[in-house]
Amino acid sequence: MIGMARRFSTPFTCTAVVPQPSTCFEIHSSLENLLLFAQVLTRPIQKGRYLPQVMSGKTAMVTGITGQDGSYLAELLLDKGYEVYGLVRRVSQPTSGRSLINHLLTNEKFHLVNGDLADQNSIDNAVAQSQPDEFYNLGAMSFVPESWRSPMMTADITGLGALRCLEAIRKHAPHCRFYQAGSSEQYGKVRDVPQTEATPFHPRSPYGCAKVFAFEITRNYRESYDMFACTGILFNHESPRRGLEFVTRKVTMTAARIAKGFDECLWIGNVDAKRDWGFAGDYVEMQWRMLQQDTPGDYVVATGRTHSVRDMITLAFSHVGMNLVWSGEGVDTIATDQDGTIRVRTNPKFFRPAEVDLLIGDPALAEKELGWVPGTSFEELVQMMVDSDVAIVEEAVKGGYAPPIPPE
Ligand code: NDP
Ligand code: GDR
Repeated sequence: MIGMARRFSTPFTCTAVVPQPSTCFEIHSSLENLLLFAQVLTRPIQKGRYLPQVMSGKTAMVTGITGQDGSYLAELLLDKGYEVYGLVRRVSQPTSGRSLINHLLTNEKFHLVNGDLADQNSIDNAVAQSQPDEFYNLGAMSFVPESWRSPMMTADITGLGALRCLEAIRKHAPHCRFYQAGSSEQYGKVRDVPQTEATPFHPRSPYGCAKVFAFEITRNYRESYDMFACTGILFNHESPRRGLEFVTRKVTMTAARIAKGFDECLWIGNVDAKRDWGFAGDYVEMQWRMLQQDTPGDYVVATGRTHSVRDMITLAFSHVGMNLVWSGEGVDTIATDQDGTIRVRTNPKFFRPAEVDLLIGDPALAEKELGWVPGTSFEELVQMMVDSDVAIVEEAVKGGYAPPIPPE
C-alpha cells in the first residue's frame, strides 16, 4: 500500500502515529512520545544573546510558525512583550503537527489562526482580524530537492505566497511592516565570493527561482506603495529544531542513531558542497531587528565562514567518538571509522539536478547598520545538534519507542 501525504516541516511528529520500521522497538503511546520529543526540542536556548526584553505592546503575525525559525521567532517576540498570531495550515491531527510550538499554546499572548499561503482569503481574514504591526513571512516549501518534484506548488507557496501576504497588508493593514524570508539559494551559481546585497542572483532550483520572485515583489511593493517591506537574505541556519531531511540534522540524527546501535551507516549525497552555516536562534534576532529600523532595507544574514558537507560530517561523528577517514570520489566516496567499519556511503539519489557548490555570505552591512553579529560558531552549532539528537535517541530507548529516522 502506498500512502500519499502532504509534506510537513515536522514530518516525524506529523506521521508519528504511523508505525515506522524499527529493529527492536515498537511504537506505543504516540501522544506521550510526541510530548517527550517536543520537550527535548524546545528546551530554551541557554545563552542570553537576545537584546534586553522590551515590553512592546505590539502585535505580530508570523507565517511558518510551526517550522524551525517560526518557533524561535515566536519565543523571541513573546519575550519582548508582543501579541503573536501564527498562521497555521489546518491539519487533521493538530497536536502532533505542532511539536515545536506546543509549549507556547498556553501563553495568553500566543494565538493560532487557520490559513494557507495558497489561499488569499485566509491571509486577508487573518490580517484584517489581527491588525498586526509587523508581519513575518517565514512560511514556504523550504526543502530544495522537493522543489524539483513539486515545482508548481513551490512557486505557488514560496513565491506567490509572499505576494498574497503583501496584498493582504496593502488592503487591510497598510501601516504593517513586512519581513520576507529570503535565501542564499537566490545566489545559486554564485557571481561573487563572498556574496553581498549587491551580488546578482542566479538561482539553481525551482525553490531558488520562487525566492527570487518573492524578493523582487517585496522590493516592488516597497517602491510602488511606500510600504515598509524588507527581505533578509539568510544563509543556511540550523538548530536542534531543524527538519530531519536537511543535511545537518540528517547527519546529527544518524550519528546519534549509529552511536546507540540503531544504524550502521549514513547514506549521503554530494559531500563537496560548501555552505555558510549559522544557528537559527541567532538569525531570528536579525529578522526582528530588520523591522525596527527607520528605513526598510535588504540584508545578508550569514557567518562569513564556509564548510563542506564532508567537514560537517567529520565533526559530528567525532562528537560521538568516531574518527572518520575519507576515501574515494564522487559517488564512490566513503568514510571509515577507527575500527575500519564503513560509516558513510554515497547514494546518487541524494545528488541534485543542479547544485549550488559554494555559499559564503558577507554580513558586514548587518553588523554596520543593525549591530548584528552571529553568536554561535560552527563547532558549537554541530555539538549542540549532536548532543540534542543523542538525548532524543536516549529518551526513546528509555521510553521503549523508536527514535526518529531521517526521511529519504
Ligand atoms: P521550515 O521548513 O522549518 O518551516 C516551513 C514553514 O512553512 C512551516 O511552518 C510550514 O508549515 C509552513 N508552510 C508550508 N507550506 C505552507 C502553506 N501552504 N501555508 C502556510 N504555511 C506553510 O523552514 P525554516 O523555519 O527553516 O525556514 C523559514 C523560512 O526561511 C522559509 O521561508 C525558508 O524557505 C527560509 N529560509 C530558511 C533557511 C534555513 O537555513 N533554515 C535559509 C534561508 C531561507 P507546516 O508545519 O504546516 O508544514
Ligand atoms: P539547502 O540545505 O539545500 O542548502 O537549503 P540542505 O541541508 O538540504 O543541503 C545542503 C547541501 O548538502 C548537500 N547534501 C545533502 N542534502 C540533503 N538534504 N541530504 C543529503 O543526503 C545530502 N547530501 C549532500 C546538498 O546537495 C546541499 O548542497 C537550505 C534550506 O533551508 C532552504 O530553505 C534555504 O533557503 C537554504 O538552506 C539557504
